[in-house]
Parts: sequence; C-alpha cells; structure tokens
Amino acid sequence: MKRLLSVQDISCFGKCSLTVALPIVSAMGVECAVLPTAVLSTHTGCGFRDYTFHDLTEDIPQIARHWESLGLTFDTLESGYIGSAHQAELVKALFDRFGDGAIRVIDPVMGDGGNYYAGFDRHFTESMKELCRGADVIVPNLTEVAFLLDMPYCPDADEATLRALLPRLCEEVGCKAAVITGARPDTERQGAVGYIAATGEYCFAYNDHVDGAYHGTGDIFAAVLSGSLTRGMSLEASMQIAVDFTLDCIRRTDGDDAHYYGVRFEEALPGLIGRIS
Ligand code: PXL
Repeated sequence: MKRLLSVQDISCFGKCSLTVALPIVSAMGVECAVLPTAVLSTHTGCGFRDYTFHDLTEDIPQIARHWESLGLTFDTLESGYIGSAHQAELVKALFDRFGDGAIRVIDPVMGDGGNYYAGFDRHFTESMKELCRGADVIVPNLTEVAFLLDMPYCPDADEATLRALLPRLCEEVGCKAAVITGARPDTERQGAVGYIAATGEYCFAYNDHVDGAYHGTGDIFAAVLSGSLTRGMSLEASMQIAVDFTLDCIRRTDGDDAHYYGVRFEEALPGLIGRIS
C-alpha cells in the first residue's frame, strides 16, 4: 500500500483541510498519515468568527525527529493550509527531510475570490512561493495564481490566458508542474488546466459549471489529485478524477443552505471508490 503524508490544519468543524483529506485519501486505498499544522474550532471562512486557533508550529520538528527515528518514508508529501511564514519554512525543511523519491504536491492555500483568507498577506506569499520551489505539482486557484505572480486577479481568464500563465508559474515559482483550479474556458464548463515543464505538455480536465461558492472544494480537489498521483495515474487522469469528484460534491450540496460551510463529500465517496478500483 502506498503512503501519503498530508500536512495542513485540522478545522474541527467545517469540512476542509484534514477533515476531508484523511477520509478521501483513505477511501482511495492510500494510507494517510497526517501532520496537523494548527487546530481551529472552525475554518476561517463562511462568516465564522471568534474561532479558536491553536498553533502547532513548535511540534513539527519534534514530530519529524520521531518519524526519522522510526525510519518512516512517504510516497507522497502533500501540503495545504499553512498558518504562518515560519511554519512554511518548517514544512519546507520537513519535505526536504522526507522528500527522497516522494511526489510533492503543494496547494498554496492563501485565498479565494480575489482576496486573502484571514491572516495572510503579501509577506506570506513569499514564504509560500519558497515552499512551492521544487514541488512536483502546485495546485493554486486563480486567486492564488494572482498572488504568486503578483498580477491582478482574473476570474474569467480564458484558455489562451491560462496557457500563458502556466509556464510562467512553473518558471517563477520553480515547480515541475502546475495545475490551476477554477478554470472557466467558457460559461458552460469549469475545471482545471495543467502544464508539465519538462515536456511542455498541457493537460485539461473540465466538467459542467455550477454557480456559487463552495468552501473546501480546493482541499478536496488537492486530496483526490494527490491520491490519484500516488496510485500512479497520470497528471491529466488525476485532474479529471479530481474535477469530476469535486463537481459531484458540489451537485449534492447545491441548494442545501444548511451546508453553507462545506460540501456533502461523504455521499460522493462510494462513486470515487468505484472509479479508482
Ligand atoms: O479550505 C481552505 C482552508 C483551510 N483551512 C482553514 C481555512 C481555509 C479557508 O478558509 O480557513 C483553517
């Protein structure tokens, strides 16, 4: 069995980061180890206020030391929400320590809808860029692309624009491949566009567009992509599985106002298991 390490926060309520990565990666038949970067009572979006935030930065080197003493290795290293610039440096060191032969997937979680999430700024972007350097795949949304490339947010970037941005991302960030999520080639479709720097190959994965904002879907996309890559699927095949699963989660949540904080991904898991087995 392959083993993946997921490094991101645990938002106790709200269905994002580790509370989606762990069940999704496990459902895909990949062993999922976790390194929580912080414990929050809820995530920081969807109008949640007064949430608790317990930072676990100081635990990271101790956990790494213990794992090293056990001789643990990972097939894939995945990171998502990172709480601070200092924490990004420690995660980078951790990935360097356990990176031998591992696929590194970095979701540079910083914002959405053109805005930073609470607590992030331009200074943090520089640290996130540093963490992305050397990654096998980075998975930014269009907001994060704007921050990484220090350019205006283009929510309606067409395919030609996205094609131009992808090699720039690989070059400026120093990663081997980039996948931009939330791509809208036209009004009907939505999905992801990718680029592999070594070969100059472009990858496309689209499905139907559904209006609205759905919290946690970036984390879900990254978890499925990481799980599929770990299982040895190509980047394009992994992107398509991730796009289709994310859409399935959105469709099941569309119109359910009680689920304003996250998607009903649990009901979509059997379909994901069927698809990969
Ligand atoms: O889904 C991204 C994410 C992860 N973790 C925390 C967040 C967010 C987005 O708001 O607040 C704590």
